[in-house]
Amino acid sequence: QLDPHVTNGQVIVHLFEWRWADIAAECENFLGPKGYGGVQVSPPSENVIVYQDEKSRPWWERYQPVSYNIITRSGDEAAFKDMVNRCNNVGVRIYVDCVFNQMTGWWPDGTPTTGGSTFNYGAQSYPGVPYSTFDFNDANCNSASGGIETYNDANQVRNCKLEGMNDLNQGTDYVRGEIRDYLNKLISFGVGGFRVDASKHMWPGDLKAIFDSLDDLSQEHFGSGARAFVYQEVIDLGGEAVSSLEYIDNGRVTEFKYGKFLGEAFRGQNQLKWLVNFGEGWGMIDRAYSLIFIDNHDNQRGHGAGGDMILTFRVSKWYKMATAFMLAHPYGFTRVMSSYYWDQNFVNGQDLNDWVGPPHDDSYNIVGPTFNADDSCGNGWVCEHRWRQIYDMVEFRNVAHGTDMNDWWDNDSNQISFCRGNKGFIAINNDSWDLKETLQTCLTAGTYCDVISGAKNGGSCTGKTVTVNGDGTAYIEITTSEDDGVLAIHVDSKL
Ligand code: ARE
Ligand code: CA
Repeated sequence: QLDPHVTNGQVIVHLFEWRWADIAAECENFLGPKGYGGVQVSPPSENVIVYQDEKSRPWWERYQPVSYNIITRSGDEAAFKDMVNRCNNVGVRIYVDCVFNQMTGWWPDGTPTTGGSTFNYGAQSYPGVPYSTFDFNDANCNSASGGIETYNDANQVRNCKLEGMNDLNQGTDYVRGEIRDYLNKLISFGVGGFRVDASKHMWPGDLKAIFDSLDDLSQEHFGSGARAFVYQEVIDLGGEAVSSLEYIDNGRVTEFKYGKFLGEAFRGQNQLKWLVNFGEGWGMIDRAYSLIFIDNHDNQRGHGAGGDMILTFRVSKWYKMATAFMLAHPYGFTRVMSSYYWDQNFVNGQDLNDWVGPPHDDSYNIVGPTFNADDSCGNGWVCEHRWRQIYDMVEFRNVAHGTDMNDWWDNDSNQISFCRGNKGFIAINNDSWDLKETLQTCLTAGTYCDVISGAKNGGSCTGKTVTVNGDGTAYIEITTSEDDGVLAIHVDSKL
């Protein structure tokens, strides 16, 4: 359950709110060729349709399921299966964002759903599963309001309502069985594993019982005896009743400290030289269990954890630098965020547009991305995974996989460099002055193309060229006026 079963590469991408048909094409046209190992897809289960005040079809409606039928704005079951097949056929795995801590919040009777299933919040009736009032936690919740009032009480966090939503009791055989059947259905379609939404709000033992009851992954695509990759969404920045360590027996766990700490460092609240022991040395969970990312769909818009330290596509130079650090550094299993754009509207420090859903037509059908000549996206999609500085570092990570970090250098401030075995070298400059140094690259003598300012193109470099001497050293220059504060070379970028 720790093994992502990747074959094509070591990095996965969250294609947030993409349609299944667009993901299938993206696997074939881009993710496969560029060495991405997998895709995290948005929740595929039938959800409530939200039109609330000025909020029309917020992205977060997909975290309020009404059944486990595969039908959402991203597509139906046939489109989902087709995507899984086509992605597996080019070696790209599909990991499903699964929502089974809860069902919906309060909505009036007759509120429509993406597949037509009915539900009744007050009666706790979800005939599309079916769930009824016996399947929910209310009697087990010890808060006065029935909702989570404090994160300092593990019972409240697990047994009370998150944001007012009907909270399932995963302690019963019946609820476990319905969740198992949902996940097994996805496994039968060929998915590689699951992002388990709101894991913090479920008891680790209940999750273990569910995961242990799952079928092996599809033999056709994964061979025999392969177990689903599991990564549990647990936000643990410290100081609460629930710890991420309670979950590592079940699979990997999201490490939210990672993006917060890197955000603080690149924003200048901490010097990059301290990253020398980044990872476990900074109190993060063991790398064998951690799933890491710079930002996610929550904290890029002020939900979830990390606050205003989180780096996103909006601060693109820092974002590319932090992403390059993450992808060059050996700690953890990495996920790249791929976003759509929305206009922010801050009032008293709060973005009133944090709900805005993906690009859509007049009927609120999702409209997929278009692609520009330089591989970037149009139609309102940001597609960080298609930024050259990011996908070139995906290749770096694949090339360096299996090596450790060595030959760390820093200038006692915000200029750093390190090697990955004798496979790759990266330098980063976040100081307000130029980096001009002869540094140890650990690579064999020769001429290399920097994969940040450009790429190797046949017999020449489109960006900077780096000459490595016989002793492995090279003159490295990153000036403050450059678009990117990073330089990276590796064995496959040698001329
Ligand atoms: C929406 C509305 C609510 C409304 C509710 C019911 O915003 O006002 O009451 O619907 O109608 C997402 C959105 C929510 C949304 C929900 C359902 O973020 O705004 O509610 O969908 O539509 C906690 C959890 C963590 C969770 C974050 C967001 O621990 O699991 O909050 N993250 C996941 C997903 C989210 C999703 C859900 C869970 C729910 O990634 O996208 O919510 O399925 C501290 C704690 C953290 C806590 C954090 C924020 O840092 O340590 O544990 O995270 O505060 O409260
Ligand atoms: Ca719960």
